[in-house]
Amino acid sequence: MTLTYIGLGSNLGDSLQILSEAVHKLATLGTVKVSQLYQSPPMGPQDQPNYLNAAVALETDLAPLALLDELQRFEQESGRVRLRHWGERTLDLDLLIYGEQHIQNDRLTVPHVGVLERDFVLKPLLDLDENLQIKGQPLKDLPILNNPNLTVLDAGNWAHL
Ligand code: PH2
Ligand code: MG
Ligand code: MG
Repeated sequence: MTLTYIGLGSNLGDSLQILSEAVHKLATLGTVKVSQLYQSPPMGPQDQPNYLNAAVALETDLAPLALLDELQRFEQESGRVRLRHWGERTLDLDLLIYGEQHIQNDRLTVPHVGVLERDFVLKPLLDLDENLQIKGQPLKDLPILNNPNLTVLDAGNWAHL
């Protein structure tokens, strides 16, 4: 069993419904714990809707690339549309952390690039484990968290697990 963390994002379609369905699909891969649900302004092109963001802690037996295959399958099943780089999308599932492993190959970089710079990734991760570290860096100490640019939309059981 490996403890992994998945980042979820959506800003096209019925994002709440899409993220909730994604959590249910992730729950078929192992035991899940779900962060609060956030709304955040877009990083990248500004002429796109705000995002809904969340994170899931998933304990799974799947190897990293097998897990990535499942995440990409779930993205496709949600009717994934990705119009441009850093642009709007129906569902984005990012493998952020896979145990203690550092993975670098043509399909996967783990820990995920940019985690440390994105409040919409860090805040949900800290909901799941306030002492989480990446490469020895306690996430809760990162200065970007002093002025977070996102709001909690739902602190409760938004995914209805
Ligand atoms: N994802 C992107 C591009 N920009 N902005 C926010 N706020 N949240 C995201 O998840 C996001 C983004 C492409 O993956
Ligand atoms: Mg992605
Ligand atoms: Mg992403």
